[in-house]
Amino acid sequence: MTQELSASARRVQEALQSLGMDLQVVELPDSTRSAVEAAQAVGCQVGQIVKSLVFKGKRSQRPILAAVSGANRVDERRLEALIGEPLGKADADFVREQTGFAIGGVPPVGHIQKLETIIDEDLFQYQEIWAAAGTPHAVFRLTPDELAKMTGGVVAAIKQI
Ligand code: 5CA
Repeated sequence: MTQELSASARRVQEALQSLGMDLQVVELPDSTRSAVEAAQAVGCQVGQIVKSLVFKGKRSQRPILAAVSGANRVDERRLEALIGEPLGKADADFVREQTGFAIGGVPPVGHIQKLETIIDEDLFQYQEIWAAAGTPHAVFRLTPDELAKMTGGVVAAIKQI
């Protein structure tokens, strides 16, 4: 039985379909707004949650997406070295303008433009991971390889140690 998805979650489901990925967005009664909440809601480890964090190139003003294990914090210096310019924090308005989604539900794909993406290598220690799907109640399950394929992202060591 298919429950009807909210508009933002449906956009993510459609993006997955158009990328040729056979993955199912689910909307849960419990909040998935943070990585900890999402892990509780789906019953997995926090590290298996993909945080989709938006940064802003200080020179180019372009958005950069970091897909990070929920257990980790990003080392911005490492990210800057990979991107090749200094990065600033994206505020909530910038995130919405550049991705089409509000913080708490930003997915790794389905944005209003293609975002250059860096993927935390630590996600590859898991067979399956979960990412946000447009709202603070929507997620989808995928593999790290699927994440790499759908984003075209570079896999790198980007966590703070
Ligand atoms: N749905 C969950 C799990 S998939 C989720 O979206 N988690 S998240 O970590 O990817 O998104 C929350 C992140 O948004 C926080 O880690 C933080 O980096 C960022 N954030 C939260 N509030 C703000 C804010 N006011 N301005 C900019 N970034 C923010």
